[in-house]
Parts: sequence; structure tokens; C-alpha cells
Amino acid sequence: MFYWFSCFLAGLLFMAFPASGADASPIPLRGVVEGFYGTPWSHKNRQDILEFCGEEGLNAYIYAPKNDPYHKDRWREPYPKSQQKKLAELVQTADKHHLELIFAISPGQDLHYDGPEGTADRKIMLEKLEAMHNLGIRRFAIFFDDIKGMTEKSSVDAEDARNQAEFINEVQKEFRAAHEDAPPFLAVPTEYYYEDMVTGTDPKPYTRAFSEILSPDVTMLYTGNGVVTEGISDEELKQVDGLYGRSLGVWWNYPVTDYQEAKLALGPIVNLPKQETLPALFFNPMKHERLSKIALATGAEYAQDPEHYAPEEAWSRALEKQYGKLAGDMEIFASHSQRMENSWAHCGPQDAAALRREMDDFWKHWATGGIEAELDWLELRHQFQAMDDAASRLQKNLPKDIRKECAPQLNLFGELARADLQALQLLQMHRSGTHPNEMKKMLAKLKEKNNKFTAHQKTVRISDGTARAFLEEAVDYVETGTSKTTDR
Ligand code: LOG
Repeated sequence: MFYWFSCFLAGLLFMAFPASGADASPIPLRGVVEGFYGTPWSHKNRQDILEFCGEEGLNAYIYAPKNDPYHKDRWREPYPKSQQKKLAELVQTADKHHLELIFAISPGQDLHYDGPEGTADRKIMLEKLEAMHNLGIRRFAIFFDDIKGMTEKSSVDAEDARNQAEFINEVQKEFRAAHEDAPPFLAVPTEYYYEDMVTGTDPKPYTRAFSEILSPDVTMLYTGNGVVTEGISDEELKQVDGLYGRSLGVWWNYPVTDYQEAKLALGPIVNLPKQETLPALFFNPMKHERLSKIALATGAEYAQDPEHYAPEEAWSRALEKQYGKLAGDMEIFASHSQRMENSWAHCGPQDAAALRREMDDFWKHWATGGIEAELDWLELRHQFQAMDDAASRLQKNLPKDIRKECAPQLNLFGELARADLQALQLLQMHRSGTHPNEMKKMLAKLKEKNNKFTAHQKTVRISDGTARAFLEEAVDYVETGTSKTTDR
């Protein structure tokens, strides 16, 4: 009787406190790939992210900073002693937090495959990995992304694929024969996103050869349909797995911002597969390590339970946990800085989507006037004021290391909030017609601000389609009598 009662109690307890972290996730390898261009993270950043990953149930970190010369441009050279020491310390930190530190190397741009030079390069690679093994690293990755320009050819072909895949196979085979404790490697091919792998739906020669030749135990990572895209559906994943004849892992390019550093990616991870299970999932972060944790914490939640993952709730939880008393203010700021977009990259939720909808309603009503227009006006004023207040409280109270990472954007955010408040005043003056001179002055001032923001958007930007757009829309309305957004 007592036995059954204890089982019952244990069952209840299990329901209340489900197995955490490592055991619960269906994704065996999950974590962060430090794979961005630009200044790599500092040692302190790396120590911090390893601890964070451990706490969030992530279990791997790939060391792959593009601008570390010993990782890519001068991959043949051994790490200087001082850096070896730091890597060894990172391995210890990773161990302490139950994480695997995976060492990646990108030899593609000048690697030799044939003849004595090829033999020499394989030897150099094995020695390099050996040195890392001596530091305590057990898992390795060989990356061939972004090496165009290595040859005169504009794109890679079947021969490149054969060379690369055979190189990985041979190095892995020899290394693992010498080290039983080394698990299979990870790899990234040169055609690493779906649209670059196919012509129509047929694999291009490189992808066909690479997928056929690469040893089946190597975990391949790809980035989705493009380099930075909206998401990966279950169907899309199935399709690419079919193409490659194996389950691909994902290298997810959010919250990375190396292609547009003016903006911060502070939103949640969205639109990853729900049903299909991934063998590996790695998020490429921003150079801003502290601020990357918002998206990374949501990615960790996704990895625990992809099917039931709720991005917005995970995002609020992450802010609550990371910012405590400042969570409300940070939520306002971060909501305006989620979307990453340029001519080729599209990822992340719209900036402040709810406010954008209110602005759209406002413009619909403002044209005709009446009580609804007044109420919308008041609502917008309330929101812009809240933004201004949040910006100044964050400027005062954010911990220094975090404030440093977002100072220009936070500053712009406050300025935009104040400019939008003035834009509301301008619209009111324009409507009433009682202070024509003041209105003209205000219009001129806001036009000037508008131009200033535009001039600076290469270096700092936030809320492009929302807070930033509203100022432009208001100026436009007053000048032309219509709003560009009325037909949205
Ligand atoms: C690079 C990556 C970079 C990212 C975003 C992969 C596999 N490689 O276009 O190092 O951070 O895009 O700019 C990349 O994504 N190539």
C-alpha cells in the first residue's frame, strides 16, 4: 500500500516538475554557433554564454568565429599558447554546465586536395584537431560555407563537392580511429541553403555529389530556404532531407545581425519545424552577447518542445527572467526591434505589430475625423509617451554591459518616441488650423528630424515600419493631405 502511494506521489511530482533540460528535448544537439562575421565574442562573453546555455537546457556551443584567423583565414596555423589556455578554460566551463564545446574550422578557401600538398593539408588538419583534443575538445566541425572566390569559377561543382566530402570523410575516419572518445563530425557544405542546392527541385551537381559522398554519420547543417529566412516548415524540412538522403540539422541565422549591424534582433525565434525532429539546431547570435540572450532563451524553449512552442509567451518569460524589474520597459524597447530585413534577408516578427495596427486604424479614422480619430490619437499619445519613459528608465537603469550593447538604438528609440509625440501635436495643429505659424515651424523641425534619421539609418535603426514610419507618414499627411498608409 505504502509502495503504491509513493509511486502515486512520485507521479504527481513528475507532473509538477517535468524532467528539465537535457532529458526533455527531442533535439539531441542544440545550442549556439558563434559563427558571425566581425569582432568575435570576448572570453568573458563566451564564459557567460556557456553558463547561460547550461541554465536554459541548451547542450552545445560551436566555436566558429569567422574573424578568428586560426579558424578560417590562417586555419593551418596553431593557436598561440595564450589562446589555447583560454580554449581549455572554456572547455572546463562547458563541462561544468553540461555542454559540449564543438570546435569548428573553415579551411575551404585555400585547402589543397591532391598530390603532396593535399597530403600535407590533411596532416596539418589532423594536427590542428589533435591540439584541440589535447585541450579537452571532443567534437569537431568542418565548414565550407562562404568560400566563393576560392577558385576562378563563379560557383562550386561536383568536383569541389567530391573533394570537400572526401576530405571530411578521411579526416574524420583517421581522427576517430585514433580517438574513440570523438563522436562523428558536423559539416556545413558550400551550398548550404535550399535555394542554392537546387535547380527547380533537382539537386545541383555540387549538392548531389556532396550528399552522396559525405559519410552518413556526419551531421550536416543548413540554414533554411535562404541564408536568413522567415522560417522552415515541416514540409520544407522533409523536402531537403529527401534531397540529401539524411536528416539535416539547422544553423539558424537569428538573432545574428552581422549583415546589418545598425539593427538589434531582440525578438523571439519563430517559424521552425513543429513535427519533424532535428538532429541538431544551432542559433547564430549577434556580436552583442548579452542582448542575444533574449532570442536564445526562446530558442531554448523551442528546443524543449517544438510542437507546443509559443514564441510570444517564451519571449515575455525570457524578458521577465533576464530583466526583472526592468522587464516591462525592456519589452517595449525590444518589441520595436525584432524584424531583420534587407534586400536578401527576411526574418523575425514585425516590429511592434500591435502598435502598427493601431497606427493603421488611426490613419483610417484621422482622414474623416470624429470621435474615433480623437480616441486613436489619445491612444497613440499614450503609447509614444510610454516608449519615451521606457527609453529613459532603461538608459538610467540597465546594467552597464547591456547598455553598452544597445546605447545607439536606445537613444534613437527615445528620440523617435519624442518625435512621434511632436508629430501628433503637428497633426492636431494641422487639423484645427488655429496656429498656422507654429504649425509651419513644427513641420519644418520634424522634416529636419526625419531627414536626420534617414541619414543615420546605415548606422542605427529601430522600428523601421512602425515608430520610424509614423513620423514620415505624419509629415507626408500634413504636406499632401493624404497618408500613404490609408490603403494598407
Ligand atoms: C554565414 C554566417 C553569417 C550569416 C549571416 C552561414 C552558414 N554562414 O551568408 O557566418 O553570420 O551568413 O550573415 C552566412 O550562415 N553566410
